[in-house]
Amino acid sequence: MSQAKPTILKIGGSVITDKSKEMEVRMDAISRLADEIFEANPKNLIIIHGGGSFGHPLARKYALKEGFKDASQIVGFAETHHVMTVLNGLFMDALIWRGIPAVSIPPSSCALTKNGRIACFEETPLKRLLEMGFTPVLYGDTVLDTELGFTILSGDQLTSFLALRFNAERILIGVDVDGLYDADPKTNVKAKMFEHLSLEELKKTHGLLGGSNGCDVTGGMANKIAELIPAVERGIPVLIVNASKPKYLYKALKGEKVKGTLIEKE
Ligand code: IP8
Repeated sequence: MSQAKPTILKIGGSVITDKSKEMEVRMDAISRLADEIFEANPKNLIIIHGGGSFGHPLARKYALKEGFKDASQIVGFAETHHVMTVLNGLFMDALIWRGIPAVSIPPSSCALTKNGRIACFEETPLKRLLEMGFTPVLYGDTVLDTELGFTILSGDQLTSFLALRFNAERILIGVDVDGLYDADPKTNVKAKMFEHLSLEELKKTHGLLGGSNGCDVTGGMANKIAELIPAVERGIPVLIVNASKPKYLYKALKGEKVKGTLIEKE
């Protein structure tokens, strides 16, 4: 049974859904990504995906991130969790039909937060699944919170948490832009992409970061980066690539040269 260090792959919600419309899945992107994962055939892979136009609009409508305020949010919590399972199911279908041994792990059932930060995570099933050669798949989700009642746990927080907990080999982040920029490349033509960043450079850059934000209740690129800092500090390299472009994710998974932003401790 495998004991090797895992690769943590986070696929952004903007890659697998269309954020300009509510509950709009990009089935073509999901199918292509599943093809690329199947062809690259990585060992010890944990996949995490974001909420995109499924989780975020509902999380915003019911103000779930801020925690329990009134009873009307209870059904909103259930609805938001449900649409995330729907999006996850579409992704799972695509993975499993290609023969990838993907097993879904709903964070709402194994994680508990305290003021929005993971305080308790039941890791044994995930660990055993990995050891037996399965590909665990998690996602940004609604979770119970010891102080707030409930909140939203982002896929980005989960990514860094699992990378540290499982001592990951590397983190791959698939987004809908070519990497990390000094401004939002979707609105600023002068935005400059970083090809390589050390931890110190990353910390300095943090304040001016651009990138996808859209309808997210969990923040945009700057928040992603803040979440990644502890993993980079531990020495886990992070590669941010454009998963909306064919073959970029495939190359990243294979360790081949690909356009993107590599973040390393030194
Ligand atoms: O897209 C948020 O996950 P993220 C999930 O990874 C929900 O920030 C339910 C909004």
